[in-house]
Amino acid sequence: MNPQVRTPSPSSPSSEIVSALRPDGTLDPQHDPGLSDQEVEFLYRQMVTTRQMDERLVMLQRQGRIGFHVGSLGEEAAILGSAFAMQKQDFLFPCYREFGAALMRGLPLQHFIDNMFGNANDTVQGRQMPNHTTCREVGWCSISSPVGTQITQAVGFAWAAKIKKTNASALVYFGDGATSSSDFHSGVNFAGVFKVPCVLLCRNNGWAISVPVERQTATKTFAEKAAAYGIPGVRVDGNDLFAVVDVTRKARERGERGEGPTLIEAITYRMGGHSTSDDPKAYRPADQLAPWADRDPIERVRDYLSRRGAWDEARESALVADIDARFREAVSIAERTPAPPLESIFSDVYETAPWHLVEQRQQLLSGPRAPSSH
Ligand SMILES: Cc1ncc(C[n+]2csc(CCOP(=O)(O)OP(=O)(O)O)c2C)c(N)n1
Ligand SMILES: [Mg+2]
Repeated sequence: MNPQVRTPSPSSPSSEIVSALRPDGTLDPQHDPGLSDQEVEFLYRQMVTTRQMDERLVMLQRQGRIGFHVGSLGEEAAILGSAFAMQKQDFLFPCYREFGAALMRGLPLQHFIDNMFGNANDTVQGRQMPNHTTCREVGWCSISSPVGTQITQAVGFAWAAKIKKTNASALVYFGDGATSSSDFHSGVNFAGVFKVPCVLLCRNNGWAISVPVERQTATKTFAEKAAAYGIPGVRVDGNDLFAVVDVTRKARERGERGEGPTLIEAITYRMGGHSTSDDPKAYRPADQLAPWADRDPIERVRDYLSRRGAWDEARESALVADIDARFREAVSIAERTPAPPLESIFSDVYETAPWHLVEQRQQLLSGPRAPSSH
């Protein structure tokens, strides 16, 4: 294992990695983003919501009620802290693990849950996998499953924003595995040459499905790849909410000043499987989890708020009960909503359907049909 690529253990901190939250609950003034207690509480609530939803969605998948889920267990600070640092007019280009950021930006819960069920109210009409929703109103680009493709899309958006002078930036999420894609090279190179306002956020969570980071790259870090493109690369403790907000804000501001993109390597750990279709016990050494559980991003923020007298058990229980009620309601509505109509497979492609599709549609609708199992 390459220890340089891994996050150092809490007992061997590296000065190369930006961190803000100290073990005694205070913040390093150099990287303190200056959040109010209300803002920290808001972010804490969003992180807990994300984790609760994650846990419940896995249960729904195990019960056979949804087909798939790809979660963010342990990566909540990296995902939500960076999204929080962006502005309303910005666009986010997710990988596939970042639904919590979409909810934080205002994606209605029902919209998300309808997508998880692929029902008639799903904006993508069940044509995409669960977790692959889209919402222009909250600046949430449609998720592209092919690894790395969102990088070139985000850079294109940022380039257009620069040309049009819209004052919008892009934030693109991708994993350590995506740094091996050709889109990473094309996108980051272009972003550097054209100095586009794009924050490139690499979630180094230790794994690309079953491929560990030391098999992903021969470089010591992911951030140092930035040097090849003439842009800054920053390593940040991805389990430190405050540090993530700080480095992302600075990266966004840099882009806004016309100085170009920044590559951020957020060092975190994928505490769950790759997705509900994966069993990490087959390849992950069991002793890897405990050191990361000690650095749980949510517990660190809860500890910070509690020390300041801004959080307690009663508020925690009320929050969890509220999430539970909202989730149950959304699932109940989604399950009562019918599947997209069969003929919808012919819509949204042609403004006027060509004759052969009209014929096929008629044949399909007049043929025998098995009862719906939805
Ligand atoms: C081009 C392409 N190749 C392979 C896959 C299958 N695949 C899906 S996710 C994934 C791993 C991605 O790992 P990483 O970029 O580290 O993101 P993470 O899942 O860890 O967040 C792979 C290989 C794919 N979706 N697209
Ligand atoms: Mg990864």
